[in-house]
Amino acid sequence: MLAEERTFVAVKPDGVERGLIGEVISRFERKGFKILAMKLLQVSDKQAEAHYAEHKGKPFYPRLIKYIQSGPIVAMVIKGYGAVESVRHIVGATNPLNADVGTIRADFAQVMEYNVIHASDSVESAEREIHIYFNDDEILDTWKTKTEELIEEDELL
Ligand code: FUP
Repeated sequence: MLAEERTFVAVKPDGVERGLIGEVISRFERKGFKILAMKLLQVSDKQAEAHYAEHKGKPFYPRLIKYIQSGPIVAMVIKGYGAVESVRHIVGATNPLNADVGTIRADFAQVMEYNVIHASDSVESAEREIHIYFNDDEILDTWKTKTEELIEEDELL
């Protein structure tokens, strides 16, 4: 059964610097996903460490922390049917060399270390990551689109 999910997406500093915020957002909007929260912010030491806790100790960890704090990011919460997997398809493989044509990373990135965007890889990590960057009162998860109402009315799920 296809469920509505929330996922966490961030345009990383290279994406912001290169003027790709609108390009990234428009891909998720056109897909029909709802944006429940969004903000531009400078990642703190605490947020960077929490975000990349699973990579702590790996050779590339210091570079990862430096990169995510190298300029502002745009953090957002996105909601939609199967959103975690679906967003990861739109984002593409971690290494842009392996990313499918038409994905964000294939279209806008060259190397894994600077790959423009982050997206959660599971519902559990999405909820964890969302709460690194947002308080619950910043997330507007109370509205439904007409399409969502129709999908639920039809019991398509
Ligand atoms: P992804 O979920 O696709 O963002 O990828 P990971 O969580 O595995 O990795 C997080 C970030 O670490 C990637 F965006 C790029 C970076 N990374 C490296 O620089 N080297 C590696 O070997 C693996 C990941």
